[in-house]
Amino acid sequence: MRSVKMVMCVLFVSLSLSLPVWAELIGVPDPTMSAAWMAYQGPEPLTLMITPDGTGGYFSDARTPDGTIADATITLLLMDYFNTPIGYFPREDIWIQSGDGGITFCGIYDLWPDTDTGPDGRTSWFQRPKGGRHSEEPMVVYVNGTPLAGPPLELYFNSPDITGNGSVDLTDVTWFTMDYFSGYHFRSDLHRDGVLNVSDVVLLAQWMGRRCE
Ligand SMILES: [Ca+2]
Repeated sequence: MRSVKMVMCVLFVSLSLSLPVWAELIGVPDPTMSAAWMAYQGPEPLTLMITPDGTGGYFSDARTPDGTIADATITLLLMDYFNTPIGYFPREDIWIQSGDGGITFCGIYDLWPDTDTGPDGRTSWFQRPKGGRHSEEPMVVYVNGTPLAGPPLELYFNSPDITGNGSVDLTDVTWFTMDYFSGYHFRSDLHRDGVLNVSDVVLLAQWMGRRCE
């Protein structure tokens, strides 16, 4: 009987000590419970063309390597340690980043999702980002500076602002011309289909002079 009382006592003390620790985890994003995914669930990596003035593709206008349009809209489901959705979480504490750091966004807000999380803990990237350069590495979603534990998103980016100086200008034409006459480079495959041809020239010309605001 005495030993039962002792066990109860130890249990009570440890529970009282650990409750505040557990309580602190409520509503705190958990990188393992949370998940991000693209609408497109196929095996190919997608490419999205962005421009410095934000008139490139919506995330739904991405392309597979052979040029087929595919929906790269990213959804994030933000969960806490107890597997409960975290609603109204500020979007400025969530961002996407490419593995090679290859993209230059015009402003930090272009990495953020479109909105704070809704009451169901979800938010998404659909609107057109403003930026330049290119990335051929998967994207990772960060929350409070911590990457999500799940698989990264097979989404690449390129831009008519090939040099990433914030505007589409003659320096980009120089790089594009070099790629065009040397065979192929992903960064200049603006109309993503695996070849450099007149469709890519048309897109470069279309965005000539556009710049970050
Ligand atoms: Ca092309």
